[in-house]
Amino acid sequence: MVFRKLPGVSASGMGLRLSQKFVFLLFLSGLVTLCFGALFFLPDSVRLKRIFLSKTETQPVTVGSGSENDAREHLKRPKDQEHPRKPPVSHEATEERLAGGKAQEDLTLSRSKTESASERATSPDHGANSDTFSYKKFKRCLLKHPLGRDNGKPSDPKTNERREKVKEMMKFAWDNYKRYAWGKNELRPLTRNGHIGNMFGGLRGASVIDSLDTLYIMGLMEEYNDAKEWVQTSLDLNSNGEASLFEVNIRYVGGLLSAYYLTGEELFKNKAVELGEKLLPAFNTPTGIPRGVINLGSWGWASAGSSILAEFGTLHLEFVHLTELSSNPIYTEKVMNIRKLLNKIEKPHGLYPNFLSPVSGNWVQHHVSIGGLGDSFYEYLIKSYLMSDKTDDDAKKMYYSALEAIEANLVQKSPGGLTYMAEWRGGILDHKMGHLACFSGGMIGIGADDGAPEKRQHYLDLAAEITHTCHESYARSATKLGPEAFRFDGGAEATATRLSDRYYILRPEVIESYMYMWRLTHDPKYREWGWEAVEALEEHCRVESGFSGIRDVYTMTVSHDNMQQSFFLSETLKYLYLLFSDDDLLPLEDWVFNTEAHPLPIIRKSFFSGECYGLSIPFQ
Ligand code: DMJ
Repeated sequence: MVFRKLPGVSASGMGLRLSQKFVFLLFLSGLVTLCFGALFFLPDSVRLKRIFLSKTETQPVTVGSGSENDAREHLKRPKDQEHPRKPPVSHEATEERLAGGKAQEDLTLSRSKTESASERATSPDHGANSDTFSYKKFKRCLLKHPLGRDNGKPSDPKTNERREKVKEMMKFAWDNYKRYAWGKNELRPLTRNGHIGNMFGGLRGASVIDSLDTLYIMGLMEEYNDAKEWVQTSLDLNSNGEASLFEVNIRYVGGLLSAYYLTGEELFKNKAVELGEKLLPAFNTPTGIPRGVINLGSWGWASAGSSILAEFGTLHLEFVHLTELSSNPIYTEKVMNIRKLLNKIEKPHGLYPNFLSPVSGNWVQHHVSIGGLGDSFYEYLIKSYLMSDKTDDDAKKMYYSALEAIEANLVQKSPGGLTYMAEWRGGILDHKMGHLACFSGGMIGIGADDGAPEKRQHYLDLAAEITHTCHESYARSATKLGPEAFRFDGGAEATATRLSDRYYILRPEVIESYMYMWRLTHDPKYREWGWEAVEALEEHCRVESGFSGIRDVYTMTVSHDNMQQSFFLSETLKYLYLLFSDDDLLPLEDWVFNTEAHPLPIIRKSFFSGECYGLSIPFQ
């Protein structure tokens, strides 16, 4: 067909004049500008902005080597996603079975007050968008119920009695904190007042946040609800002081994350992410290695000098979960950047020294220790691997090669046959082991199974030997509590020789290793050792208004330090409670504990494919 050209009308299909076209185009471009601008006023504008704008416009800039690709690599779907491990089950069928079984229903509702609140807060299609974290989906991805069949109640009456005793200790510690130090960071049990300290940059309530999950798993629901209410009404994150990045992360971020995963209360998630954002400026250094101290108010770091391995190396678990919950990759990018640098840098004898310059990215001095300054860096390597559902191969490689170097250079046998971890100062051994280093029994234990096949038994034996040595440090004191550091020279064997090393501040590490070794071996001695610790705590650390550390474990006329540390509530009592519970209370198949004993869920491969089969499997 031939189109006839009419006067004044264009030959285009639209049949518009040039001036009309111009007006139309003007209108169209105005409309586009208007829509784009409207993005900024939508409720979820941050996410939309992230999609439409370049990354640098919405995220703090990381100075130093970029790690974006690494972070994506870590987060991307695993290869086997297209081939789920089990036959697909429809969403509806899974939901139905979950709701149908009586036993399952009991378990799901056993913490009904909080659970129903969370169900209300979580709309039915929350999580339909794959970019949004879905609590419901997360729950379906668990292999077992977090609280076990009967809240982990052991069938053996004696063990149950012991567990009840630990619960009573928690209630006593909590009640006194609430009565005398409510909202402060710690209780001073002798003077009956609160302690704020300077570790948390003006943040308050460390004992509240550290206690949330312990109260919850112990079924102390009234206390848990008081704690939750305090978070809702009084946890003010707009503080303006210098805080330890490490301490805020492990206690506050870790405590809030774990409270969220256990209860589904959006409040905890929102607070965790809000706080996480405030920590990001700490990474604005030339290398991306964060400094140890951050000013929460002025959005900048405060400390000069070196960064500490155990501090910048103990962020990974929490930061990966912050990315999970916020859908913001920046947290994972930050910690992957740290890992990238540590992987690249030359290591003396394969060891990681404790101090690193955040400016040059070089080691500052060659002091290596599995105790203070180094400890939880190693812990987070193996736990990063486990928490990634065993997909984070870099973490695995780094952990086992670090362990090999530790064994070759630091692990020693005393004349009396005790295995211990010495400290290393530029090639010279200091035959001292800190209480903090006693966590390593548990760490080596949980990593044993994924080591080279010919090494598995060896690792389990090493874990047992270290735990035995740490028990000896308790058994050889008058109070049956262990000193801050013990030595293996000058005739000493697992005892403190210096006055300044004789104190015990309610630390958890030895009990932590008992708990893991119990779970791994079911050797009853670990429960007996745990009970010895309970008796000693009751006899020497319990005072009229709480629990206190002691200044000298070698004397029966104890002098108290007047401090109930928040980690006593978060770690020491939680590990004791788990030690006397069945293994299905916070099962290790589903959870890893951060270094403050806050349980964080394993991020399943199936999470990415949207198909989870865990809780749909009925309990036997
Ligand atoms: C806790 O805050 C953590 O366990 C940390 O990793 C080391 N120190 C204390 C307990 O001793």
